[in-house]
Amino acid sequence: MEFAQHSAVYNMLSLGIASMLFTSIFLWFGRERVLPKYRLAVMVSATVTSIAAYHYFRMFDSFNTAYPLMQGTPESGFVGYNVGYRYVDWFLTVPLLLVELVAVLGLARAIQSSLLKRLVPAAALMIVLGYPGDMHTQWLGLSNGTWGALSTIPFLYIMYVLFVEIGKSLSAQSAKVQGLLKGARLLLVATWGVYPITFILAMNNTGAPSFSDVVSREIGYSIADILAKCVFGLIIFTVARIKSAEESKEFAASEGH
Ligand SMILES: *C/C=C(C)/C=C/C=C(C)/C=C/C1=C(C)CCCC1(C)C
Repeated sequence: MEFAQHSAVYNMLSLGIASMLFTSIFLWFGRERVLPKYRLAVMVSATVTSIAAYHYFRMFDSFNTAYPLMQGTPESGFVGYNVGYRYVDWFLTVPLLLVELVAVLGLARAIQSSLLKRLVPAAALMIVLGYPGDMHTQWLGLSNGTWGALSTIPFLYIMYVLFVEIGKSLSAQSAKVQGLLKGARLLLVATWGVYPITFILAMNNTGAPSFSDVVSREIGYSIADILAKCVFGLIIFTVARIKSAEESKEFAASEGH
C-alpha cells in the first residue's frame, strides 16, 4: 500500500470517529428538547451513532494493525483488516435507522408496527447476505457478485416500502415537515445507494481485495456512513423539534419559537 492510500483511509476512519462520537453527544443531550412522544426517535438516532462510534474505533485499530507504518512506509501486518466490524455495525444500525425514521413520523401504532415488521427483517437480511460478498471467501461456492445480488433483493424491497408505503403517510404531515421528510428520504436513498456501488467497485471475483480495492471501499463506506447516520440523525432531530413546536404551544414558547 502506498503512503497516500494509507493516509486517505487513516484520515477517513478518523473523521468517522469524530463525526459519530460528537453527533452522539449532541443527540444524547438534545433528547430533552423535543416532546416526549418524539424522544424515542432522537434516542434511537443517538444509539445508532454511538454504536457506529464504537465500531469506528475498532476499524481504526484493525486498519493500523493490518497496515502498520514502519519508518513512514505502510507494511502488511500479521493479521488482515477485519471488514466484519462494519457488518456487525450495519447489522445493528441499519434496522435502527429505519426505526428512527418510522418513530419520528408519529403514526398510529398499528401502522408503525406493520411497517417495522417488514423493514427490520429485510434490513437484517440485506446485511447478512452482503457479508460473504465483502469477505471475499466464495462461501458456499457462490461468487462475491452473487452474494451482492442476493443482498440487493431485500434492498429493493426496503426502497419500495419507503417510497410507496411511507409515501402514503406523508400527506398527514404539515407542509414544512413534509419537505424535511422528503429530504430525509432522498438522503436515505442517495446514501444507501452508495453502498452497493462501493461494493461493486471493490468487488474482485478473483480472490482477496487489492490495496486499491480496500482503499476505495473504506472511503466509500465511511463517507456514506457519515451522511446516512450523522446527517440523517440530525434531520430526524430537526423534524422532531418542528413537530413538537407544531403540536404544543407551551413547548414552542419554552423553546423561543
Ligand atoms: C449506517 C450504515 C448503513 C446505512 C448501511 C447500509 C448498507 C447497505 C444499504 C448495503 C447494501 C448492499 C447491497 C444492496 C448489495 C451489496 C452488499 C451491500 C451489503 C453493500
